Amino acid sequence: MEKEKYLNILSHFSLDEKPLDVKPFGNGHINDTLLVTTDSGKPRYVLQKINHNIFTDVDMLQNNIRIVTAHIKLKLTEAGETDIDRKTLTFLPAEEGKFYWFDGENYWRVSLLIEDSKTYEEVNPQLSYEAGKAFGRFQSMLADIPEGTLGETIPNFHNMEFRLKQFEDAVKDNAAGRLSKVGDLVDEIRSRAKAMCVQEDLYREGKLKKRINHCDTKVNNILFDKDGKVLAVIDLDTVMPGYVLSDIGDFIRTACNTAAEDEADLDKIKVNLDIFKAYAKGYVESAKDFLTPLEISLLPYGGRLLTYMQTVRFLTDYLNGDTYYKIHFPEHNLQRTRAQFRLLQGLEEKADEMDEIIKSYL
Ligand code: GN1
Ligand code: MG
Repeated sequence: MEKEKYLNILSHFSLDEKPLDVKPFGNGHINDTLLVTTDSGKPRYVLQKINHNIFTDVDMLQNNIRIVTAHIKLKLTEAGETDIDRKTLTFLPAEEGKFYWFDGENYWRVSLLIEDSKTYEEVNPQLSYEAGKAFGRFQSMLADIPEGTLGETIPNFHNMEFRLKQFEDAVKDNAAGRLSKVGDLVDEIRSRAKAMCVQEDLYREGKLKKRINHCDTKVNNILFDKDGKVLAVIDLDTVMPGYVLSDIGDFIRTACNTAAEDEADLDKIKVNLDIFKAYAKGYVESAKDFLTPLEISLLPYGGRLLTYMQTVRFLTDYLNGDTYYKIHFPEHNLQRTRAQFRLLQGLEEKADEMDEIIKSYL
């Protein structure tokens, strides 16, 4: 029985309470997540099966997370904060001093459930401002981790040149025989390719440096308390060094969209500039101690970039025959691609307005 299987997995972790029940939890595209209720009568732990086809170096993954969470706890302590265990994730030890357990086939990890917290799939300007401050602060707290300390848990994760190379390979292979259905999208992607690799160019010219980013700054990766105050930034798998625009970009991509990431009715997809304005304000406030003026001027571009990147990634997966993202129906990745592309067009239309907003914060 499934439950027995999970309880057996949990027996390899050192837990203070006895696990009794396990239920599916959350809606990530990558890992399988379960909520564990204990003999206290309450849900206490989060059990995850790590998708090791995607995170191939689980040791590096959990090591990064341990460094990051310890560093954040230290910074919060130094800042005199209380209730620190609810303000970042805590992973629990398994056997052999590791923070994961391998059952011979799969890798598992357990973290403490942060109680009385909630996530939002949609935000209002106030929550968006709080989220901007939280992600900016998150990056700022990690800014002094020495270069080379954290590994790239997914190499080249947000490297646009690399994503375009994967895309062109997928077009060439046409593995699922779907290319003829998406000619229009292939052209749209190619026509923007050069303009979307600005960060890689600036890095080569020595004008941008790599920074530690969260790389999945979706609204639902922030836990809020019941009063709408940020508790913790979660989903730390992709915290790694990379190009700095990731963390404003993915928030714009997910939160400024008035519709779902995979909305079928494209006319519902609009850009909510109030959300951008609020996020950018919070983000610039807490990240300005490490951001350069060049980086700040690129922030609106970051929204277009990450939306473009997601369009490319969904389409690549569609062409490859849905090997990366979990899909819920056969053409899901195509629907996702079309929705992301429509959002990109919306962001392109608002580019000047977004630049003006950022200028007003400089
Ligand atoms: C994946 O599983 P989830 O929703 O946290 C993906 C992100 C994408 C996102 C698209 C490791 O994140 O990069 O932006 O789906 N994570 C990975 O919704 O590829
Ligand atoms: Mg994620």
